[in-house]
Amino acid sequence: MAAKKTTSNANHKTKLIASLTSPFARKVRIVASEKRIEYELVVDIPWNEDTQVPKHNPLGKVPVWVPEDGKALFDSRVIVEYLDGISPVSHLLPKDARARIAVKRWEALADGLCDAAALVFLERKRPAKQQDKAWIERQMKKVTGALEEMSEELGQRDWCHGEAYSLADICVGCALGYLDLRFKDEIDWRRSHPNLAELYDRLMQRPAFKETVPPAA
Ligand SMILES: N[C@@H](CCC(=O)N[C@@H](CS)C(=O)NCC(=O)O)C(=O)O
Repeated sequence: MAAKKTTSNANHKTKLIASLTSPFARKVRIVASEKRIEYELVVDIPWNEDTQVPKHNPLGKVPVWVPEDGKALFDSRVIVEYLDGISPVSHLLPKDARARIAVKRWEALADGLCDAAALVFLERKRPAKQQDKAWIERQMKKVTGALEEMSEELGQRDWCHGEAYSLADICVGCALGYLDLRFKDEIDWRRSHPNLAELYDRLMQRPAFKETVPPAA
């Protein structure tokens, strides 16, 4: 399927190239929504033969942010930092250097979970005989380890960093949502980590989260 243009912002000059199931793309969509930044969503699955993604990102990955008047931006970490800087609406990354790094550590943890989970998902798509069980196990350890770290760090607080909603919560929420999409019957993170379940429920009250739940594949 060729890239498909969607959303009410069709024909907006700034574009976000994304798939609807990518947790990294969901992160960018949520940040843009919280920051009230308009763009046109161009849905493109980077695994499809006719994907246009490599024309914008030599790494062939989504999300890619294509500003009206500048170079295409990737990856999601660069894009969200850029978006947070260009609009004064609801700051999602602290200005203070130490606090900023603490939030970015959360981002690295949540993104790392998604990287490992996606590798397992892809490995399992290969013919059964070609699948590497040890590789899958190695990646699954990263997923469970990241969940444990997130849960421990969050403790009984409402938000991942400090007293307020930030990019840290967005990244964790996207990682948890991705586990729901790809590992629903296998990883019961709500039961093993009830504080993450409470956080996710809190996040899902926000329109930006509700509107970007990945469609069941
Ligand atoms: N670190 C990147 C990860 C992006 C990523 O892995 N995207 C996946 C979709 S979830 C992709 O486009 N994969 C295609 C490929 O690896 O060729 C980011 O944060 O944007």
